Amino acid sequence: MSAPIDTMCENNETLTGKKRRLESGVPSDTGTDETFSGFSVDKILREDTRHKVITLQGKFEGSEDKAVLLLEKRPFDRDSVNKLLSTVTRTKQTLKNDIYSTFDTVPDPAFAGFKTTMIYPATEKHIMKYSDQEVWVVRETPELYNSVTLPSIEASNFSIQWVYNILEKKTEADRIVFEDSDPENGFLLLPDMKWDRKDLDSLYLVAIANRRRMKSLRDLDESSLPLLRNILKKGKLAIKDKYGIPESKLRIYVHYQPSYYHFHVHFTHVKLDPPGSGVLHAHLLDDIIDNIEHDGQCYKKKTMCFTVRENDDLKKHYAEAGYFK
Ligand code: M7G
Repeated sequence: MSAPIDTMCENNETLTGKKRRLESGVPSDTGTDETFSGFSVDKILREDTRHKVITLQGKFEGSEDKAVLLLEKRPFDRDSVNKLLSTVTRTKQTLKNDIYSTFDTVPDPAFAGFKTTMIYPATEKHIMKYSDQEVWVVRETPELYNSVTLPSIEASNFSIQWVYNILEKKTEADRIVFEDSDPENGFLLLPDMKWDRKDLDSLYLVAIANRRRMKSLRDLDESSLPLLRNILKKGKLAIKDKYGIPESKLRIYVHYQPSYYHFHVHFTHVKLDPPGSGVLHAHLLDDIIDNIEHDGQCYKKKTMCFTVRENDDLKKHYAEAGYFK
């Protein structure tokens, strides 16, 4: 397989089979012809047939470090479906019944590309994050937040270096869609790693707050309102300006619990159904603002439900605290 590597990993490394360290961050679009031919699969971590994603754990030849690869089939490109059909190289009819037929079709390699996301070197935490696991619901009171969740977050060493690289413009600077540099209420808006930046119906951007001391929803209070309103208003405007997508087509939300404890907001196209957009994970930014306007201490007092997975540190901390009986 020969595919350009268009993703970066969290600690400024990209690969050629053997590890190669870059001096000043990884360029966003490397445009290289590097291949994954030295990669051997050790384990299938997860397979999602609905979203057509398979997640693999493996190693590159000559390296002891583990790697995680996410292979994801791309949606069809509306503008080139005619060309796609005219370049089909092989067709096998698999069913014919009256007016109904099905075929196995093999397109020209130019249309057979898929997106690969690589995390290399990957830590055990990454491997866990991308593995299939048993899921549990936690009903977190403010007391449980203080006694179990917060200590667990503080003890976690899951790196958010990629966030600092973005804020310091060491990586992905060329992808920034909007920037408000105010240190308190400003943010950077850019395409999420999950988006291929092609299909507008799958639009996925992330707004990263400049403020560094806000971990999650639990840290929000009346003093956060200017930042939240700013992200909501300017984020929507920037997306309208750049992609022509109106606010009525956007789902704008915050994860609780997030994977990365630096405050950020997800902007996705309403047609997209990304992982983490369900009720046990996503909180609409509009609702968050409204709740804080009614009660500035709302997120300090609220009980909130979320899911944890079997091997999450948070699950272990809750189990140790006797939560799962
Ligand atoms: P989250 O709510 O902390 O957790 O969101 P989740 O990963 O469980 O959704 C973090 C968001 O940042 C996700 O949507 C990721 O896809 C995205 N993301 C993660 N990394 C490591 C990167 C990155 O390096 N660049 C960009 N642009 N997005 C990233």
